[in-house]
Amino acid sequence: MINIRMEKAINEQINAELYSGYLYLSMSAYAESQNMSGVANWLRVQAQEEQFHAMKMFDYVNERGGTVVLDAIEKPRTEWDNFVEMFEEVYAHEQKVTALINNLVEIAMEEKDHATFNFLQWYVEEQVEEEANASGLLEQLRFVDGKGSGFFMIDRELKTRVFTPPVAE
Ligand code: OFO
Repeated sequence: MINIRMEKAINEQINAELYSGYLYLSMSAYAESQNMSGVANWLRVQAQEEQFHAMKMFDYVNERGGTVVLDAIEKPRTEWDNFVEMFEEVYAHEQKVTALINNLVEIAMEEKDHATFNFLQWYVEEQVEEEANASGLLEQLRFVDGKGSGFFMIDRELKTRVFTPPVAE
């Protein structure tokens, strides 16, 4: 059974993952309003990934005999100056989430909760990918200065992203 401290920390992370999804969905809505349907699609898929991250923790807490307690999700920002600035925020946000995951790992170690420590390794790896995706896209957008035909080509490319739920582990 999961202990109270670990349960509370994972519940907070469930909220953080849902907020990530909400933030990216808000960015997606903004991109749609600017007729950047590829960027909007990429962010919408990202929001689905965040929902998956939250639900994987949701299931884990239940599996360990804990209780999931959902809290209010903070209102996300709704407007950005430009897409470079938006993706700077995506990258900074993912770095923040990595720090949150690392903190959860430290709690699991302190609590000698080996099962949760193992469970969290999936997120540790996932964050490597999340940061790489965000910084890669940010670099591309900076390269074309977030505008012009280069940006339209990136937008077209981002239209092809589809959500593929990771295989159950
Ligand atoms: Fe859940 O990884 Fe992004 O935030």
